[in-house]
Amino acid sequence: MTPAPAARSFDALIIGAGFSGLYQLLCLRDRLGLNVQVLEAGDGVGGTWYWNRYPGARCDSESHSYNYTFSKELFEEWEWSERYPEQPEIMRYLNHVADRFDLKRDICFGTRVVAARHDEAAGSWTVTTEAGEKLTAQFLITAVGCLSTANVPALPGLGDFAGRWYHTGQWPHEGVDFRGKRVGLVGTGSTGIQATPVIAEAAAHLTVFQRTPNYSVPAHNAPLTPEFRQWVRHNHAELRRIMQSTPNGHPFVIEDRSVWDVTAEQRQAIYEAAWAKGGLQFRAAFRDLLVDKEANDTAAAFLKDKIREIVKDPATAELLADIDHPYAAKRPPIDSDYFATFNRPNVTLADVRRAPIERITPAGIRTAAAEYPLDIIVFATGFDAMTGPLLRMNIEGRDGRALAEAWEAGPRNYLGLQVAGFPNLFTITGPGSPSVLCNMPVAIEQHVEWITDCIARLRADGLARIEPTEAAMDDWVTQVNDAAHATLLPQAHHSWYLGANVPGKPRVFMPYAGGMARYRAICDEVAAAGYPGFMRG
Ligand code: N01
Repeated sequence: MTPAPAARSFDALIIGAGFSGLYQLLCLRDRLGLNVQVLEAGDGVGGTWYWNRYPGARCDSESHSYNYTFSKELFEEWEWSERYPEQPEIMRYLNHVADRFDLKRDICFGTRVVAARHDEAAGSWTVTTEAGEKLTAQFLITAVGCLSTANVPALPGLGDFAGRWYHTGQWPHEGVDFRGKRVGLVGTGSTGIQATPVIAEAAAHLTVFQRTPNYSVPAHNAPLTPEFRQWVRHNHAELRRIMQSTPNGHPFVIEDRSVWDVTAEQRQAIYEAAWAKGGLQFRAAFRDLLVDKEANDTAAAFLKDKIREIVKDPATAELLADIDHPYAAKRPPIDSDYFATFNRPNVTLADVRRAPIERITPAGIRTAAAEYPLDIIVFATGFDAMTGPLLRMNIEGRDGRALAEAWEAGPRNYLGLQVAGFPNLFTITGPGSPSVLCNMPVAIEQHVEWITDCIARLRADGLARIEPTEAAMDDWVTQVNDAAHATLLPQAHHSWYLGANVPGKPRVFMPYAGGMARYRAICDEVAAAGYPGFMRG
């Protein structure tokens, strides 16, 4: 654990040292000259990538877009090795950034925040760490990520399991040896779909427990050619421009054609080409895939046919293809041989939608249909997304009002950035912002830069605090809802976007689905107009 800093009072405290926290530190410290401290629970930088070390962990954004773009020099000097960056390479990148800008000296590692309370009279926040230290600051900025609170299902008997169990988001740093082991993997989201082929290679036997079948498009990962790397290096400005102008922050443009503009044969050829290219770009084949259910059905049918083509056992293929939601209404996974893995003799698919998991026994998993003896259980069961990381920190605003109470019926804020009654608290990639619907570094850079400008303007105007009005929050919640319901996204009723994966969590569509470019324009307009909807004092 890094020793606690000598000074206990700061201009700003930042919680988290992932992509967001590192850049926020750089901006506030080096651009505004503030006295800043970052508090980080892990023993190193990296955020989500520090914890998610499961087999096959790799980013689904293409590597040349999964980095900061604020510095041309930084962009040009870093070279990724593969089309999609693997977890260790992302860790090397973030450590490179932290060292290049000398950020680690202002980060307190091994320091988990357990409470944060606003003191109205002092106009400051007091943050309490797990070790009982107290630190104060005028500004409190959460950079805790959207997917950092592991969701381990409350299955009866887990405590009695005689083998070892792990959640993918809290993976042991020393790794897990699957050799000769009977492994059960629960969950078929992006994580489970990435981990399945890798675990299957190593384990004696793998049983995948599938509740909700999922689409997946091949990633077609490969080493980057020297020509492509050179092209990336020479196109910093253009790539940045594209990523900042597209709805999802990726370096590709959504085709401006409808599914209905082409014949069935042409459509099939377009889908085949998109499948051959692979990756998240499949969604960009037509502009109406996420707004027109019948248009979406054509993509869904294509992808289900691919599953039936790949998976040899017809019964297994049908279970995998029995998908009940529109394509990309849940975050669409991409994979490396996920479906083909079910052709291996050492892999079994267990349908826990029809025969749910009843309990964990000392020997394994018991479903309503069968008993599966296991040595290791891997929970790829996702996260208490977006609100989970914020609410577990026990944040209390004015008059001791808990954020958990303010958000009892679901998150309410303005622009995903600030909550009424919680002055000078900023939530990077908070609920109500595009965040998880966007290539994350693009969303993060926009938030961090907006917050930095906001604080700079406040100080330049001789003011000390900012918070939104209730009316602005009401209006924003309506806009977030309207944006979601203009798409097919809410039709995936079991999605974590809706909080549906966590029992008891309010069903509210959390991210802003109106697109990153539109969101950026709204935020810019608010700043340019002198922050209407916020109270500054
Ligand atoms: O989690 P998920 P994830 N019994 O919530 C199942 C990002 N990510 O870790 O749908 C049985 O998507 C659950 O079933 P159901 C990405 O944004 C990014 O995979 O609730 N099953 C589901 O199948 C992604 O969306 C990258 O019916 C249970 C699975 O567990 C997000 O992280 C890579 C269960 C959870 O799927 C989360 O993905 C990987 C139970 N009790 C992930 N409880 C990048 O590339 C849950 N499930 C950056």
